[in-house]
Amino acid sequence: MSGPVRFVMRNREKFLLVGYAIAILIFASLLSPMLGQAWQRAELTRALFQTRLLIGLSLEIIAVVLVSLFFGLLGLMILDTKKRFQGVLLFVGSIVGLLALSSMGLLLPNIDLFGNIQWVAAGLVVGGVVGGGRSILDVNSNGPREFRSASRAVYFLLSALMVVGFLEYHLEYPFPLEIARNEVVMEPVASEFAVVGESSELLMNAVLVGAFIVTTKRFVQYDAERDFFVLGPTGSGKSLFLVGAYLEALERFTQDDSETPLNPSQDLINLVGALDRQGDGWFVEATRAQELEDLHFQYVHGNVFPKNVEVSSLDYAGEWLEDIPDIIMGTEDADDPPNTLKRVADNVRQADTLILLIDSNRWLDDEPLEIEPYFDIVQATEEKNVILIATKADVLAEQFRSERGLDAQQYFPDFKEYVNEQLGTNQTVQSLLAQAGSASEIHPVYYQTTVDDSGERVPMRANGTVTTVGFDELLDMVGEN
Ligand SMILES: Nc1nc2c(ncn2[C@@H]2O[C@H](COP(=O)(O)OP(=O)(O)OP(=O)(O)O)[C@@H](O)[C@H]2O)c(=O)[nH]1
Ligand SMILES: [Mg+2]
Repeated sequence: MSGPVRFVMRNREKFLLVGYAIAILIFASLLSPMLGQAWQRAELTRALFQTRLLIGLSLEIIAVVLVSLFFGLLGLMILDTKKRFQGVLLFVGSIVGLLALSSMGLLLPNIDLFGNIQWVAAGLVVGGVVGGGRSILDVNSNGPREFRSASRAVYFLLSALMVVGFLEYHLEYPFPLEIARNEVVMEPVASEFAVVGESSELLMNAVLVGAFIVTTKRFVQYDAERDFFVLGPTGSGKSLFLVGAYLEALERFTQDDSETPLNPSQDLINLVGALDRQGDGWFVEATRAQELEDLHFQYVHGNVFPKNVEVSSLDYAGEWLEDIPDIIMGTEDADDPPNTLKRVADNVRQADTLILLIDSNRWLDDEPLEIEPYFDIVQATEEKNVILIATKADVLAEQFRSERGLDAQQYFPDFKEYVNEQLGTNQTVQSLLAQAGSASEIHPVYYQTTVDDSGERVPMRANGTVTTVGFDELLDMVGEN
């Protein structure tokens, strides 16, 4: 990756924030005039508002309640740590929109907020109840402060406003009712169905409304669910890879004072417990052939626009790898493949991201990588993201240090480049890179290791905890995916 690209990637969220801010200002200043005129033309919507006359409510009160309801919901969004920036952006946009409408003599100039303070309060209370529910009273709860319904309601209100505004602005239609005080009058129909406005204006407004809805939809999204599947031959480090990803998420959790729990699965905790020892060794045994472990957890990715990312995968014994393609493609010879294998294949099909492991140790020892089944699997399951991972890269890190005199952890981007060069010399790996797409790179991860008295590579432990490298970048990659 070149310098500027890396700079953008590292500051991705800040760029995104500036981009969103500009977009919201554009939406507010271009769409508000449309809304204003739509209101002046509106027949159906106006009639809906006129029904108030039947119960004798003034338009001013309705406007006061709706405006305070909306700002009450926005306020909740701003209180929600995950939606703070989005809330502020929408708040600024709404103010710009209100000012634009005021300059057309609409809304604010006609309402007296202070004179109707009881209705302002009513709107805010309704907003609080709709958006916060019971959790708003629960100040001391230690769960994450998420006001999901507030964000959803803001999204719903704004989208509805824009769509209705767009239709009222551009459509002319016969409307026979006139609602007056205490009565509904039939009117002779004056107009026919027609589209109002130039086609260029129509197109531009349609694009703006569409883009606005997509943007606000992204604003109110909390979760990015990722269904992974980690593929690798026997002993390639599948189980430890998933444990490493979880340990990294756990470290972030403790560092960031995050409130969102990781919710690890029981199987994952069992694996973590196995690794968590004082003595030398891995203590994580080879996954047994009949065993399937459901490993999942979630973490929060991003500071400006945080999102919950749910990582889930199934851990299985590496022996199955070579049988997976046959099952997926339906070319299995055996009449009745084992259940475990069927479930593995099902999960590969369901996953949206395949994580393919390449064992650095095997490469260094010139042993067969046994990654040939990846080709069939990637081909049989089109339209999946593919992430290539070099596991056990500590052996390459050592080589990197002796060749370049650099520490792999400190110079991680250079190390990653080095790993790609080294592994790329293998023909099969090269073909795999080509298969996975032009932009694909191999991402190295490893546990810091030392060689013990009997010549075995064992994880380094400081007070019982292992140190991992590359998983931090991995979580970022996965979160942005
Ligand atoms: N040097 C080094 N060795 C590792 C690393 N990760 C895993 N290993 C070694 O690889 C072995 C297998 O790791 P596992 O995670 O159990 O591999 P697996 O793919 O789940 O294996 P199966 O369950 O048998 O398919 C471990 O016992 C370690 O000896 C690493 O980061 N560095
Ligand atoms: Mg395993």
